[in-house]
Amino acid sequence: MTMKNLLRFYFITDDQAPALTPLKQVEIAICAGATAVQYRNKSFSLTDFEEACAIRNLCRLHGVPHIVNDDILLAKALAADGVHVGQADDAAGLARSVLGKNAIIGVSVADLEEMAKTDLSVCDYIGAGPVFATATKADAGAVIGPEGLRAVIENTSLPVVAIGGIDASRASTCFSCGAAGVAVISAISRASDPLNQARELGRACGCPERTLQTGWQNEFALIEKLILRGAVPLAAVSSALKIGPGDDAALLSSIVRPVVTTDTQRENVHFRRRWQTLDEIGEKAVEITFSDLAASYARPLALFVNLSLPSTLSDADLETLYAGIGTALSRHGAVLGGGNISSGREFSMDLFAVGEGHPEIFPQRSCARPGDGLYVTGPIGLSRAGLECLNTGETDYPELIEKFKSPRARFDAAEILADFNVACAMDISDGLAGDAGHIAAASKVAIRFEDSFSNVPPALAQFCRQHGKDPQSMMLSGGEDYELLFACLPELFLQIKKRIPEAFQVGICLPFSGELILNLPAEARAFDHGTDRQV
Ligand code: TZP
Ligand code: MG
Repeated sequence: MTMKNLLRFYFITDDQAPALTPLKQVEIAICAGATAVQYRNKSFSLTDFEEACAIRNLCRLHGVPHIVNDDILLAKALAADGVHVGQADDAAGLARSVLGKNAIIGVSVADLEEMAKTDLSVCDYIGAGPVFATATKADAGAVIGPEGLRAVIENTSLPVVAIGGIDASRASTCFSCGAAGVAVISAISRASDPLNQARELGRACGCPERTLQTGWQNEFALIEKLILRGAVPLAAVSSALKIGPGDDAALLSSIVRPVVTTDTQRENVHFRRRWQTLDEIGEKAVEITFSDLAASYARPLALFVNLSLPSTLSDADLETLYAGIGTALSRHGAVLGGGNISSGREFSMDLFAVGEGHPEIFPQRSCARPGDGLYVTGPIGLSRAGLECLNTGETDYPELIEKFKSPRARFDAAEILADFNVACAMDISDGLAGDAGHIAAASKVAIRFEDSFSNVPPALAQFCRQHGKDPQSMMLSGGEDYELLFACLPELFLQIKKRIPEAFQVGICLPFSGELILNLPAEARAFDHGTDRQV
């Protein structure tokens, strides 16, 4: 949301309202379509902290920015989205340095004189008022009227939210002065019919109403709902499980060569909700976990998912997450075997996958031999470039972003490698350079990378040209490709290439002579998810 849109319907809590608690006020404002909420409590004490947290959680649950009035440290303690300071409060610059570059910093300005005194370079928006007489703020300055509001707006490039004595009938006056939005307290907190008057205000601001969500609460009800709605394929549709979710444990059908793998996905380490929707996150988590089965030439059968969830995720969010999990399970003919949901401070997923191994071969990292070539089953480096696009907000390379968002476990390629009895394979999750190092170490061979890779995808080549990057380094260091890396004799690769045309050579295996990788460029380091490493 742009800053201008965020200010459109800006609700401020009232700590002196006779009938409504601040939490109830925020519920009403959010239902009515508020685009931002400011927590304003002039007599804040620690006994209010719990309610302040509940207000913050409610805002997060609905994706509504949550801003704290005056108190920079309270904003920090609540991990609020920002702070609003007045002329008499701590300087906006201090707020910026304490809360960081992504925080929303607003400042009150009544007229041009105050504007001249204020360091607006660190601010995201201005609150200007009181535009009309207000009974809510005892020490409010003189009414500035629509003309005063217009004067502030005309003398700044920052978006301005109008405040003071505004209700649904006065909102349009503020918008016609050029205000980005209107900020209100008593029009909701002390209204005779708060919900309906808030809705009227929402309509005056052109903001759609919302249905109030509650954070997920009941694990069993949620699981039942997911099962009833058929969001995830279950035992009933698979021969792999005799008894699936709903009991203390799952009963699996007999598996001749059980293959088990596990993976962890943690918010802000492996995924970010601002990069991807929850169904994309669920789908990708399954593909990544299944990629280890593909790399073992196993067929996926069942998935078990343990979720740790903050209360800011709603039932609806979890249904979306599970819809993505279900999509990936269906794609690969696997089912949900069970799992667990617990509340936690962080959103994280532990996934366990059970598969059936190939009847003849279980590939290992230790099976590369001197004389083997080193190959990958498809393009690499795209995902890393896609991640950089998401980080910088660049939208010119949808193909790269798609690769990062939607990797696919390469069961198709694995089947072909198994047909050719390729004994050494793994999936590339940490980046080619790092993963090739795992093969070299396990097989006790040295690897020399090709001087230049033959298969630089056009989108990656263009991205690298535009950003002055070396495609070879991106391909070596880029993580999360989830292609398969394999070693075999060059004659065999010629046969494999006929069935996996996008496969290409990245190196050769040589006798070990003290170094695992003989020619790794300094800049091509393996992609590292913080402290997470695949072992
Ligand atoms: N700052 C200027 S006027 C005002 C503040 C906090 C009070 C706005 O409250 P109301 O009830 O919307 O007039
Ligand atoms: Mg203040």
